[in-house]
Amino acid sequence: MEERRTAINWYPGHMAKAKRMLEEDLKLIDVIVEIVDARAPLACRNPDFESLFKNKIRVMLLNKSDLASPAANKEWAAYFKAHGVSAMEYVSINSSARKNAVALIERAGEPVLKKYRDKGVSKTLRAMVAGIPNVGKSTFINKLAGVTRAQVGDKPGVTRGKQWVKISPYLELMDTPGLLWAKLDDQERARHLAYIGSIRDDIMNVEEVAGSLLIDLDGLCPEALNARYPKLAAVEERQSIEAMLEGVCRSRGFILSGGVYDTERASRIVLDEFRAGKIAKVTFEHPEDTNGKA
Ligand SMILES: Nc1nc2c(ncn2[C@@H]2O[C@H](COP(=O)(O)OP(=O)(O)OP(=O)(O)O)[C@@H](O)[C@H]2O)c(=O)[nH]1
Ligand SMILES: [Mg+2]
Repeated sequence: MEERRTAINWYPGHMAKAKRMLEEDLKLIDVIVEIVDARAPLACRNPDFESLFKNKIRVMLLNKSDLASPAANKEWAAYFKAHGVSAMEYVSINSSARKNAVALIERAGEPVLKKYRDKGVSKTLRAMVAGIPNVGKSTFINKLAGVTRAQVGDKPGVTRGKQWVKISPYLELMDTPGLLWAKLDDQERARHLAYIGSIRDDIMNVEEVAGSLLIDLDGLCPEALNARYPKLAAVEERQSIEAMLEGVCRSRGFILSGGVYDTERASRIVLDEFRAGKIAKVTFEHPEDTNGKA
């Protein structure tokens, strides 16, 4: 399938600068809160974080778990815990679990706090909220703060600078810009990042991304896909991006004069509906894809 193999060119110019900025701030930081999208937890892991955050206490939130497969959420939380990473499934847009998130961060930071307590000093725990673009870092911070302090948006690259937000007298969080890395070798994971909106849509071929998404969803949740787009291609054509997009056009009446399919419009609709959780709760990656590495 040649048409699915075009490399996604995503090299983001401002991110090297943002990474240097985070590096400088690290000495102030007690705990790293890494936020990943629960639908693609492997693709979301920035390889630069290993060296950037080495020697730091880290916790992980499997965010947007409301959009992912409930069974896979459980698998992932158990997988990371088994590999020594404190991980929790999470939904940043809700406030209900905020106490659990605060407890996770405070528990992780306890060794640091204890060191200060032993010297008779009461210290505010400082955590850096880090992750790739659009995973919900700023939303997470706003919900914990109870007020909108950090800017959020349904596209990548909304946060451009760092920002401290006080959660309580004992806890401060730093919002950071989403960071990608220079070279993404794995095209399957790159597609997953495109599906979840962590790579800017204007640097991608939108039809290729939406068509690949339809093919992947057809493998994961064909019933939900058929229910949403009832005039999809015949089963034997479902490996073709063009046939899948044309099926969406038929389902929605996106047919231009002369019978031409408006596949670009179909692509944008599919991406919007998927990202809004209107098609199905799906997870693209599973612990068995990790080769045993956390
Ligand atoms: N369904 C759902 N949507 C979420 C959740 N968390 C965040 N969002 C949405 O995801 C989008 C991105 O949220 P942001 O908080 O701006 O993401 P960010 O990680 O700060 O993004 P950058 O600043 O661009 O790196 C927004 O439209 C949020 O409403 C969640 O748990 N569930
Ligand atoms: Mg942000």
